[in-house]
Amino acid sequence: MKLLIGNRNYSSWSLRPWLVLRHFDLPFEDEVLMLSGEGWREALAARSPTGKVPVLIDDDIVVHETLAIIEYLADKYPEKQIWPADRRDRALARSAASEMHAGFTALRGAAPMNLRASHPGKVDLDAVRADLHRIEQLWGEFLARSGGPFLFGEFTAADAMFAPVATRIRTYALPTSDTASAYIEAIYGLPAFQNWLTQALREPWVVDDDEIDVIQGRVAPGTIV
Ligand SMILES: N[C@@H](CCC(=O)N[C@@H](CS)C(=O)NCC(=O)O)C(=O)O
Repeated sequence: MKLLIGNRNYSSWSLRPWLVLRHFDLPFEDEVLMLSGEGWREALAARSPTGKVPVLIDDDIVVHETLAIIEYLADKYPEKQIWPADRRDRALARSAASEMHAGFTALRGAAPMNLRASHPGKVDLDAVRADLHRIEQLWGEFLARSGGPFLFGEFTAADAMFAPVATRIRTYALPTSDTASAYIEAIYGLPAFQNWLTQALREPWVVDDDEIDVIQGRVAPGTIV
């Protein structure tokens, strides 16, 4: 299998299925497609049905959309328990993953994933308050039920879906409860996440569209190195 991904530092959607593939030790390789630079949209469109990443290629099967990729992997490798084993937990995990996929647009817009950066105080908290409240509620409920360290005890696809949120909270120093902070620590402590992070930190590319200083007009596009 091959997973087409975007720049690791910025591509939050790519991180999610990649974590599943890596954590569950599935056989795969990856290929980074640029999310910036001359002709990047055309290059992406030539490889992806939607012009977006991630895309999973398994022989002649091409799967796009993050949740569909995760479901494909869960279907192909049922023994790996990519979703929780218990049916009730599985339903809750899928609900949370779907909510993540469809929602939290304020947080995603105001606080782009940027693993190498540290931007405390730059996100307007009023804009993201409702999303942060819902995240606290959701994580708090599942962590209390399971006892942690992950939402359903062991790491599952639900955690992969929320991993980029954990990084956003850290990058922008967003306010969190102790429970949420411990969960973020657990995500950062996951060997698969550390592997992604290490590779992300080696990347030289800057994507202006995801740089908060560019978005908020503090610096001109093309000036971050
Ligand atoms: N709904 C898609 C979203 C994928 C997505 O937006 N990926 C970004 C990178 S993180 C992308 O490819 N952006 C390129 C573009 O929007 O042109 C999914 O679930 O996979």
